[in-house]
Amino acid sequence: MKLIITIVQDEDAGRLVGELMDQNFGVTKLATTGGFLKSGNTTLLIGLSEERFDECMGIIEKVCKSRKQMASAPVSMSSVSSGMYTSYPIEVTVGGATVFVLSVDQFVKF
Ligand code: 2BA
Repeated sequence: MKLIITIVQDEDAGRLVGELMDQNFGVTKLATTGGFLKSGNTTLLIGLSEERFDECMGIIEKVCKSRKQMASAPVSMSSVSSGMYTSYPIEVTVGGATVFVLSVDQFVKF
């Protein structure tokens, strides 16, 4: 058995959960926050048999789109350490999906 942990953009989360549920995958949806952008994203936990792994990864890849987003990068205002910082906008490409795959030792429901 495998556990897929996937971090996706909120914009894709509803459709992804819908498609996974339509195909009878078990899904848990968590509201999470990205450390870099400090904005909301969605983390899904999907426990599944190894035989269905490729099918699930295909759905994630199909649904989750990468998007460009603006972020603020901090920069020091002087070369001497003055403790003064400002920020300038940078463009980052977010997603489609960040996927971690774990092998599950045991799966029990009480
Ligand atoms: P965030 O941490 O908010 O990152 C959003 C996007 O900002 C990232 O997209 C990446 O393009 C950019 N980014 C992140 N750290 C950066 C840095 N130090 N300098 C410049 N740009 C940076 P993704 O790579 O697609 O990641 C989307 C979200 O997936 C992340 O949101 C985070 O919540 C999660 N994530 C990505 N890699 C991870 C990892 N190794 N471990 C845990 N979570 C991860």
